[in-house]
Formats: sequence, C-alpha cells, structure tokens
Amino acid sequence: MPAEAGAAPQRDITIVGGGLAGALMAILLAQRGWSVDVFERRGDPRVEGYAGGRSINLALAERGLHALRQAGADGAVLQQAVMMRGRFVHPLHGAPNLQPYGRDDSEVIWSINRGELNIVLLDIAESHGARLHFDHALERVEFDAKLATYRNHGLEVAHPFNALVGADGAGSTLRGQMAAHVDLAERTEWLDHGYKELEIPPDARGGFRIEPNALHIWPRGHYMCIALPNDERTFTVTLFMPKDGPHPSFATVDDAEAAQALFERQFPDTLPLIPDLRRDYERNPVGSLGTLYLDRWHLDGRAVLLGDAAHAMVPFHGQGMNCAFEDCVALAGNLQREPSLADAFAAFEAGRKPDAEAIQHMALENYIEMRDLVDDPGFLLQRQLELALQQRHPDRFVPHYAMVSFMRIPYSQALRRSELQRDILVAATRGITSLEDVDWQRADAAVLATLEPLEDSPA
Ligand code: FAD
Ligand code: 8RB
Repeated sequence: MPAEAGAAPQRDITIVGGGLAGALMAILLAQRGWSVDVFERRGDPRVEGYAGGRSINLALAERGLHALRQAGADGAVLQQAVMMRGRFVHPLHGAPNLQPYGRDDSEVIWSINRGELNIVLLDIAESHGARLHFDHALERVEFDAKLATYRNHGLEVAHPFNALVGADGAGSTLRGQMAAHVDLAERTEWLDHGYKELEIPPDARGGFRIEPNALHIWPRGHYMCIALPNDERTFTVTLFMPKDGPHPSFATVDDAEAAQALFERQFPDTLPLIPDLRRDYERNPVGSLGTLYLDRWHLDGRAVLLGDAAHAMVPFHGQGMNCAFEDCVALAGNLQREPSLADAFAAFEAGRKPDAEAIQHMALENYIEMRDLVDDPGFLLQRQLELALQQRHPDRFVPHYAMVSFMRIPYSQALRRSELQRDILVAATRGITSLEDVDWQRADAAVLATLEPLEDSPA
C-alpha cells in the first residue's frame, strides 16, 4: 500500500473566479480549515459596486438555499430576497392568473440580487480566512510547474498553486488552458433564441407596479417575456425570442421603433409598465444562450471545473446558480472524504456529470413549457392532475417542478421520475377536459406500478 494511502490531500486550493460558485466554494473549504486563495478578474464589488450597477436578479430555489445554509449565508441572503409563490401568467387575451409553484409558502422560490449575493458570500469567505485577489484575470497556466499567470492592472503576475478550481464561468479561461493538456471534448449547442433585458421601475409612490410575489410570464408561443421582482421595487424583464428568422425575431425587431410596435401588439399590458422601453431596447445587447457539454471536468489532481465553467445551461429552469451551488457542496464533500485531490476530482466528476446533464436537458424543455404551454387548457389539466396525484400518493408522486425546485433528490432522478409521471398524466387526461372524468382506479394503479416511494436527502 502506498505510504500516503488514507492520508488527507494537501489542504491548499486556488479558486479561479470569485463569482457565485467561487465565493461559495471558498467559504465551504475555508471553514473546514483549508488554505484558500481566490483570483477574480473584476474589482472588489464591495468597493467599486457590482459590475454595471444594474440590478440583475436570480431565482434561488431549495438546492441553492441548502448550499447557502451550509455556508451560514442563508439568513443574510433571504433578508434581501423577494418571495415568488408562483407563475403569474399574462395571456394575450384573457385574465392574468397566478399558478402557485407549490402547496404553501414553504414551497416558493426567491428573487435575489446577484451583486448583493456575491458581496455576502465574499464577506463570509474572507471572515473564514480566504485570501481574495481582485483585479486578477487568469491568463495562462503551466500545469507541470504548477504556476498560474494573471493580469493585474495591465501587469502579469505569476502565483504557484497546489490545485486549481475553475469557477470562472461559461467563458472559462482555465477550461481553455486545461484543453491544451487533455481532450475535454468540449461542445456548445447554441440556442437559436437570444434575450434582451428591460426594466419596470417603481410606481410614482415608490411601490411595485405589478404583483411582487411572483415570477411573471407573458407566453406568446415561440417567444415570451418574463419579469422577476427586485427588492428596490423594480422588475427585471427579459424578452426571449428567436435571433433570426420570420417576425418576430431580433433580426426583424432591430430598433426602438420595431420594439415599440411589437410590444403594442403582443405585450400591450406591459407598455405602461416599461416607460424606457425604447431606450432599454436600443442600449441593451442581445444575449446568447447555449448548453456547454464536456466529457471531462478535471485534469488529474491539478485542476477541476465546476458551475458554468463545466456545464453552462439555458436559463429556463432558473437552475444555473442552484446547480453551481450544489456542485460546491458536492466537491467540498469529495475533498473531505477522498484520500487525494485526484480521487476527489474524479469522484466529483463521476457523481455530478449525470445530474448536470439532466438539468441541462430539463432547462431546455422548460422553455417550451413557459413560452407555449402555461396558458394551454390541456397542460393546465395535467398540472391539476399532478397535484391530485400528489395528494393521493404523497410518497410516490411529486410534481416535476417540486422535484427540481423544492427537493434535493439528484437531478437525474428527478428527470427519470418526471418522464414516468408525464406518461401517466398524458394517458389519464387523454380525451377529457376535467379532473372529474379521470379514471382514478387506472391512474392510481399506474402510479403504484411505475413509481417507487421517494426519499429526499436528509437536512
Ligand atoms: P459566474 O457567476 O459567471 O462567475 C464567474 C466569475 O469568474 C466571475 O466573477 C468572473 O468575473 C470571473 N472570471 C471570469 N474569467 C476569469 C478569469 N480569466 N480570471 C479570473 N476570474 C475570472 N441561475 C439560477 O439558478 N437562477 C436564475 O434565476 C438565474 N438567472 C440568471 C440571469 C442572468 C441574466 C444570467 C446571465 C444568468 C442567470 N442564472 C441563473 C445563471 C447563473 O448566473 C449562473 O449559472 C451562475 O452564476 C454560475 O456561477 P459561476 O460561479 O459558475 O459563474
Ligand atoms: N438567464 C427562472 C424559472 C422557471 C419558471 C417557471 C426561468 C434570464 C438569462 Cl427564463 C427563467 C426561470 O417554470 O415558471 N425559475 O427561475 C429564471 C429565468 O430566467 C433568468 C432570470 C434568466 N437567466 C440569461 C436571463
């Protein structure tokens, strides 16, 4: 047996990227006594304000919240969060309606400000002894010499490392450097839809202009708008639409005039809410969306990727950050348990890759649901049936949204069960328009025959 078998890995880590996952990873390791350095390209947001100063919000769900609890950050984060109880659907014709995500206020998601979240995490990381190096952009890595070179205010500075954790986001520089040593089999599947952000400011009395405790959706078939509340009583609106092709697309709606016309026809109720529509539309760029797949996330014991750097996804399940946070908890556990860094990184990749691929897939599917189905009667009947079957079989049948957003069962398990459940829902609602006409005996039998009892992870 090798002499070092069973010995803990050298507890010294360098994290590239001090964004959401990097800052959380720093806390989880520093609080376990690891020596942690974080190198972040941008300046310190606590000094300089958060990039751009625009309020960008994110939906936080149970997976992310659980990770924040491990880091002792949940209290400070929730204090500034806005509760979202459900989808507030705004059809083009007909009355807007709230479709609750869960059964009560314990099953909700939270809208949080990205800048404030990052600052909370950086403060806690520092309080546990992590060393934060801002204005340090990773440029290149010599893996044999274990030396990383960063650009710091125009100057190149080199720092030795024991091992690197790549939390440098979808455009990861570390990933590019690793690819020179090992074939990561990287591929990105770009969506042919892009997005643009707009803003709903507070009303004249400084209050929210629409229902604050909801995630708003304006489904329009092939495209949609959504809006998430900010704690300063604004909403960030995102328009998702094809980049090219027939009207409407970002190619045909390419200036303020065309945007005004599109919103007059398709989103008339939002016009009085977005006073600076023309200005926002012209100023803000069209963002791209895609899914990043890699066959490998690590280079033996020297580097490992997590979060967007390893598995960027489309936004439609609101799980990118939640999944990145779950990665951090998993990797911290692997690093505590495994005898070497190489073993820990390999175990992390083996454990998390199937789950990352599952949520990437579910995120793509949820676009169709949001933009096209949330005002479809057949779909709404299936949602009602989901709730009814949950009541009849609470240990076996849990609605898809709840498995992803309110539980911590592995994403791959949520996907598998959702597919089985969908078959049951489709079969039981075929040819009927009301729950009263469901053949309950058949539906119950299908649940018992197909779905094993479910157990969530312990607190
Ligand atoms: P990031 O948060 O992107 O952090 C990467 C960090 O690395 C940054 O600080 C960056 O400056 C730094 N960096 C980059 N290159 C270098 C370098 N060369 N050297 C040093 N540092 C570097 N997810 C959700 O779960 N719910 C949501 O509602 C949601 N909404 C979103 C809304 C928008 C507009 C966007 C863009 C994303 C949203 N996401 C959401 C996804 C979420 O933001 C990401 O999945 C999450 O931030 C990933 O965390 P990360 O730490 O891997 O990457
Ligand atoms: N990235 C979200 C959901 C699911 C909502 C539901 C969807 C904007 C970029 Cl599109 C989207 C969800 O099924 O009812 N929860 O949280 C967040 C979403 O978009 C975020 C704000 C977003 N992410 C590039 C833009």
